[in-house]
Amino acid sequence: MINDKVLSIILGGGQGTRLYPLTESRSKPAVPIAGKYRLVDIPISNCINSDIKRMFVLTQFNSASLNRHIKNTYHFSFFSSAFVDVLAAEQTPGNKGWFQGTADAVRQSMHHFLRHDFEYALILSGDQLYQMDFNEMIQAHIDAKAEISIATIPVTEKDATSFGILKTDDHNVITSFIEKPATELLLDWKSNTSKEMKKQKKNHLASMGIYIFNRDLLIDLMKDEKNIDFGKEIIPQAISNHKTLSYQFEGYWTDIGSIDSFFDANLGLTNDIPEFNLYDSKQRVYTNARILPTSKISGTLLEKAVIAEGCIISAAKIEKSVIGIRSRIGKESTVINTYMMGNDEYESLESMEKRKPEVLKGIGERCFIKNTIIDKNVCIGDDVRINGGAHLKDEETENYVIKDGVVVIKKNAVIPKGFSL
Ligand code: ADQ
Ligand code: ADP
Repeated sequence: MINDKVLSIILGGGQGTRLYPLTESRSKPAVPIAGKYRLVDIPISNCINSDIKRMFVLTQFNSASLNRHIKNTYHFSFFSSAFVDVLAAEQTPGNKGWFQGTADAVRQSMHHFLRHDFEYALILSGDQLYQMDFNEMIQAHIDAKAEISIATIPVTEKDATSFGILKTDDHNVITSFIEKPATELLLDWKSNTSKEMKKQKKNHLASMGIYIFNRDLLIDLMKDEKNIDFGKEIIPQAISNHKTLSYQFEGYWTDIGSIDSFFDANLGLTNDIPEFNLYDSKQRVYTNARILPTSKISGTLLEKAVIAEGCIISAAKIEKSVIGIRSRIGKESTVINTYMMGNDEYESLESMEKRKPEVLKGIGERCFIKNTIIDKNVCIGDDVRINGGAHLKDEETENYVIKDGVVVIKKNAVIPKGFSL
């Protein structure tokens, strides 16, 4: 089986500034998405569905929630060689202790990988939403006798400046590569994409940041410590000396590394036919099986709402929103264009009786919440109005951050009764 020869390395994130404040107290792979999953579940599920069962997750810092999630979710048989291991940047006498970039992260962790028997390293990004069968890509890599393969996707001119852009010959071998080209250069970097892609004005071929490297070549390329990034140094230098194949993908794929794209990708799940299909039994997305009770909803008008398990909802209306596990929303409240992550635990009636909290977990009564991301364990008092949108300037306070018009309420924040934004 070819998948037995593959070791998967998931790049879990640098300093996580683009997703701040969601990454304030957790590492990027642990950021909750789609009401019940974590970012890292996407690449891990793609690997499991492709029968690749040896995975490392490289992360800049070790967060309790990431370790708890991996430990609680990915149990493999005692007799299987499968594992998901988290490797956080560590200080040793030989290195500085912080991953300087994607290639440096792989270099610093190389001694862990080399303990395993593998022929191909499959390197994946940790902040993308897509479903892909890696077997086809690995088979294409082997058939073409390639040394490196890069998954690629046609993109528009507007998007092309955010990606590595490449050109190929007639055999899909990459002949040139430029990381995030300036707009003025784009004319020279057009590719002959398919008719359908041309119709969508997708004339540039972008790297998806998904790579296959032959083991010995990877070891070799990691020797020069000056090469700290795959996109900036390793790939542009390697293509002239090593056969690098472009494996073209035309399915749904999106980068969710910024607040804006993260918000859009989550709300996109509320569409009638979402581009990312969570309901495909052949390409399941795995996560922690929490054994929660069903959701209880009373008197609520639901319009394009995605609601996870264990919620208690009495809102007046929920529209185009994703409501995460164990969420509570009080009477007469309206929630529009919002991603609410939910709660880590319920508060018992006895505890509430004893504590008499001013504001309960979840959203109180008569609230209006729009264009907002609500992180976990947030308490929003009664009569709160949060109206996110382009009219708001970027701002950070103790309880929330505004980025590109999206209001992000920080984890564990308490928003007092009557607050208005
Ligand atoms: P970017 O996504 O901009 O471009 P980068 O910031 O290097 O590249 O991130 C790639 C992945 O590695 C992300 O999942 C990120 O979180 C993770 N990562 C970044 N720094 C890390 C570190 N120090 N330790 C661990 N993980 C880290 C790349 C390519 C482009 C390509 C796009 C596709 O360079 O050529 O087009 O991906 O999204
Ligand atoms: P989930 O995805 O189910 O919310 P978490 O890893 O956040 O998973 O939490 C799992 C369980 O661990 C929660 O139900 C809660 O009981 C407990 N828990 C959450 N946060 C903490 C914490 N900081 N310390 C100890 N236990 C926690």
